[in-house]
Amino acid sequence: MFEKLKKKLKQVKERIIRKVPAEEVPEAMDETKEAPKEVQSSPTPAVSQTEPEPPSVVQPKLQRARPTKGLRRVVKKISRRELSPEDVEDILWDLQVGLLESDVAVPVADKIIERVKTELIGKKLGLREDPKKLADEVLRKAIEEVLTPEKKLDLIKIIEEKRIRGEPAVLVFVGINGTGKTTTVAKVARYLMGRGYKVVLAAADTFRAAGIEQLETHAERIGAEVVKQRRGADAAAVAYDAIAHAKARGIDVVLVDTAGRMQTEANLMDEMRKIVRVANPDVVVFVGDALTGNDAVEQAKTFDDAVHISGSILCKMDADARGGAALSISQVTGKPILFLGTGQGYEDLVEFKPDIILNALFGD
Ligand SMILES: Nc1nc2c(ncn2[C@@H]2O[C@H](COP(=O)(O)OP(=O)(O)OP(=O)(O)O)[C@@H](O)[C@H]2O)c(=O)[nH]1
Ligand SMILES: [Mg+2]
Repeated sequence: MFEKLKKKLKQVKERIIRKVPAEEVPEAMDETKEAPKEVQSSPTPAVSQTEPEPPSVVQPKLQRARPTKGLRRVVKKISRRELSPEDVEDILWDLQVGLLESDVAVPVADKIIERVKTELIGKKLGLREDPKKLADEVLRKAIEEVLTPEKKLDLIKIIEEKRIRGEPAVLVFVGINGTGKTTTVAKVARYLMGRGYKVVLAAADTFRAAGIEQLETHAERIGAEVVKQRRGADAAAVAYDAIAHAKARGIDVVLVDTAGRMQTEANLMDEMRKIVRVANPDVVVFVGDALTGNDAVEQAKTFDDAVHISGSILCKMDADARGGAALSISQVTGKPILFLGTGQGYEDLVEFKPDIILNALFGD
């Protein structure tokens, strides 16, 4: 997962480490004798102020004995030096390129950059602090921030609240063609069944040939019930039937599978609005294909405009080397990621937590 972005972040981290003054200490060691030459050749005296003086002698001596007055001055200068905007400019540029290459949405990349910049500029690092830890923390924090949505959604809590009222919770799954909706309906159904809930699946993809059969095949495999009508029937009516069935039988959750539709297909977008109007769902799930990167994010926005999505599920994360969709979707839509699809099996569904992405990006 995210191999490319991970590599890029590692490079950026290394560059930050190199820029942090304390880390330059051992590197300057061999140049001790040449240091005065550099000072002489500087055109302005101001340069010598920021120039790292040969601190090699300093660190070991600090540990052994009280430094002399001259050495104390050197120590002070090094530990006081801060990262300037110029210091971090090229690092940030590199990071921006890396994020955009990974298909992170522009406003999200900007937000990450802004955060990293604020954290780095003016940063003072004590001689004993670890620049690697600093670089890691700064990048991790900036990415964690974009992964943490404004709104949270607790699916189990929603289902429990409905159950107490004796009503089924209704989940409608929407998205463009082939993103993984039907598979995800089955995965989520299985996930809920595993937690003791009774579920029914509504075959509301009445549009595409084999839409109904595909859901039935999945349902059979996981042992779930399906409510269906014939192909071409009113999709909203199928959802309505399934909800009525759930109410009559004391079923806890209705999962409505819908046809894939492009945002540009006005009739199908209207049909989706009708399904949502009739079913009045507790949760509208946008199912996106992580491999499509920023397109998935744009789609989520359009579907949110049309039917107010509650959150997203990103499928095919197992094959995603870039990570752009996962990093951008909740920031752009303001809605949380609920699950990640990580394979074609029914068990390949992971509850979303920012740590999953952060560990994939920063883990060893
Ligand atoms: N690798 C991988 N494949 C997935 C994942 N989720 C779904 N798929 C595969 O993606 C393909 C399409 O999945 P469907 O569930 O049929 O997608 P859909 O959105 O219902 O498609 P339409 O109904 O045609 O719009 C299938 O081959 C799935 O096995 C996932 O998380 N990882
Ligand atoms: Mg489908």
